[in-house]
Amino acid sequence: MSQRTFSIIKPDAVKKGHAGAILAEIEKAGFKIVSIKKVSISKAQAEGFYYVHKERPFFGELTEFMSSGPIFPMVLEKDNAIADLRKLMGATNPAQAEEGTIRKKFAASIGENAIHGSDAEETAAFEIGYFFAGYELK
Ligand code: IDP
Repeated sequence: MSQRTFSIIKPDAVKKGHAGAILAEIEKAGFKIVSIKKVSISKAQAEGFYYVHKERPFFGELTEFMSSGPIFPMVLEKDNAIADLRKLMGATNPAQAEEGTIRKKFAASIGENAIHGSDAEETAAFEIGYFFAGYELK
């Protein structure tokens, strides 16, 4: 059944000029891009987005990084979108990511790892609503 998920091309990938190549991988894998935009977020906005991680030791580093430059938040759609995007992204740490995954190809480290993808339906709903208004999701 068709499902929506939320993704972000992170500041490291945008800075290195990999946004187009990552979008091509996503489309090649069968995802429809429902909505996409280029934005820069503040540290406070990054903290709001990642509030589930607020107790983790890397929270400061993560929110600093996510507010360090432009990002491409987007809403993607396909059958089994949430799990399939996680598979296409690869492991959080690119050193452990499988060959052919986006993180294997484009990520440099566990922190600066090129792409975000929602991990569950509830998270996807929160994350889509954090970046997009209803009228942007036709
Ligand atoms: P995920 O993005 O693969 O779902 P999570 O464990 O949910 O991974 O962590 C969220 C994000 O936090 C990661 O994508 C990465 O950018 C950052 N992160 C995770 N672990 C570390 C770490 O040990 N050091 C620095 N940043 C980290």
